[in-house]
Amino acid sequence: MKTIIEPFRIKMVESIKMTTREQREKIIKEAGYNLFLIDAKDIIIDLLTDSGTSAMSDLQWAGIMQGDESYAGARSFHRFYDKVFQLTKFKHIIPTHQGRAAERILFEILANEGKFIPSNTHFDTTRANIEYNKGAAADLVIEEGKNPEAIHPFKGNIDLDKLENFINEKGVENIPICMLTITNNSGGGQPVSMENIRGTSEICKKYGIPFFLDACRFAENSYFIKMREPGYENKSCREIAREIFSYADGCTMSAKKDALVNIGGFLAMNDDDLALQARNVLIVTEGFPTYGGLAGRDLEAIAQGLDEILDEDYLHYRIRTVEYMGERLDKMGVPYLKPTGGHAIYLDAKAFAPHIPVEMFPGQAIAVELYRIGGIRSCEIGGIMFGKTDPETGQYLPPDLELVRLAFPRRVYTQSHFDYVLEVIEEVYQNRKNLPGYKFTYQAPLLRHFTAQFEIAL
Ligand code: P70
Repeated sequence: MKTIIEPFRIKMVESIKMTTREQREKIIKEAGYNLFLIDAKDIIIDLLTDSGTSAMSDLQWAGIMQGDESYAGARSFHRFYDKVFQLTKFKHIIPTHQGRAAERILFEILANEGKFIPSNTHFDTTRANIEYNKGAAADLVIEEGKNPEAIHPFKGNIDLDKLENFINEKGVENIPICMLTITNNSGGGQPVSMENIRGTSEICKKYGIPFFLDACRFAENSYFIKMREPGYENKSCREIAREIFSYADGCTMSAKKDALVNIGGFLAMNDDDLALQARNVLIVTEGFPTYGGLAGRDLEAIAQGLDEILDEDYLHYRIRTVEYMGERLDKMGVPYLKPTGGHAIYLDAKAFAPHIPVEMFPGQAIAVELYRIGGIRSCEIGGIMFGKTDPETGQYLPPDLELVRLAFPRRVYTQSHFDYVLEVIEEVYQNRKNLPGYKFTYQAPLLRHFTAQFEIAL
């Protein structure tokens, strides 16, 4: 087998400024050891997120020039609508400025006190929007999904028995919606099988509960179904994606992932009444329903991106990149969440730095060191993002997994960039026994990871 090459050529470049280790020591300290607070110019390889960081294609940039910026009924809206409709067949398609705006609108309508919203695993913005509206978010991922070492082809699946029990326990009248995140980002970018999507849909239909997808990474999920699920090997990813959407009543979408754009999203659904309410909220907070907080040119770029993302040469290269990183980490003995998922490598921080107790955030320790040694920006997805304090006992409640996510922007870095990242991880791993723990000096009440400040704890 020959090397699987990037299926694109580079037409425009953006230079990377190199920094020294001494400079980075100073920068990270001044940022309160929070990588979100470092200027992008001081980062060598930015793997903070795959969201909004993709390189757009020549055809997307051409679309940008053709954006129709009319306030109402713009040509670009129709192009966007048609593309999303061809893919999802949802009747109502409401553009929003990004994924969480779609979530905010949906949960402002559906999630209030006494309501429970199950999912495989809610992403942090989804959970925050539910909780902000006083609803309760429940994660019902299969047991394998919580074990970083467990091998399962669809570790993002929801546990269908748990889902049905949950509905019976909480009462169907208290469950306004059920969701599935594809791929399951907080659980390691792990895919959900078609069988599981169909099963969730059947349970929801049986109880009359609307079933929505958080569809940010639908194309990567479709590729995994093609590779791993019997009966799908000869279907195209486009056909698979269409089948996925056919089981749902609606979706939230951050177009910043699998629509290959730097900003944008949408909320889509079949229900007329819900759509009416959503558009009313949209008009107050985002904009008129044919642009929803975006420019006409953004809608053009999304329409084009949704075509490009389903190119199978692209998806093959994309998933292979993550797999390649996993194979190299295996050779070094570095613990990471297995099998590799769709958009990132997730280092298993508890196994990587077992000497750091979870209340001192081993994931943060690794993330800080990757920056110090190599100027790499990653993201802790563990106690800082999802840890809670018991309101009664004041006791710290850690999440199941302590991960450090190295997320891969789409079409941005080449294989030698990835080889450099591997060299840095190897150096950090060799010196892991010297990593210190961290403690908060500041934390905000919601989504604290974005603005927190830390100091070294041991
Ligand atoms: C990420 C970003 C966003 C996201 C998601 C899922 C499954 C909804 C959204 C919200 C967020 C992030 C995290 C850490 C660092 C930077 C950014 N995920 N559902 O990287 O969409 O951002 O458009 O409001 O993954 O995973 P939006």
